[in-house]
Amino acid sequence: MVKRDFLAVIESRLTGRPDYSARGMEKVGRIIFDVCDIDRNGFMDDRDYCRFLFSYGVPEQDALWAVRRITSSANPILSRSRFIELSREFYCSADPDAAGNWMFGKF
Ligand SMILES: [Ca+2]
Repeated sequence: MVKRDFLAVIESRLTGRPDYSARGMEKVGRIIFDVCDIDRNGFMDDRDYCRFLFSYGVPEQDALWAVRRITSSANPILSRSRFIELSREFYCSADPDAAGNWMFGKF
């Protein structure tokens, strides 16, 4: 399944309304971020991010690759708002160059 097919399934399951999908993804992104931000400092560091992707079955090495791809390698942390923005890009953007396309690694 390629991303286009994945997005079509997600879209059809979320009533087929793009605005609903974006809002739904934002809610999901907030929940996931809050679960993974164990120390509640408002940021997801590389350990938090590995924990997030581990829940999707992504190996640590691939998760570290992903977090460095979507952040500055010198500062591999994500704010809550940036995480939500990346989630929105991954699930809802048609831009093939959007950084969010890499949030799950080489998926
Ligand atoms: Ca944290």
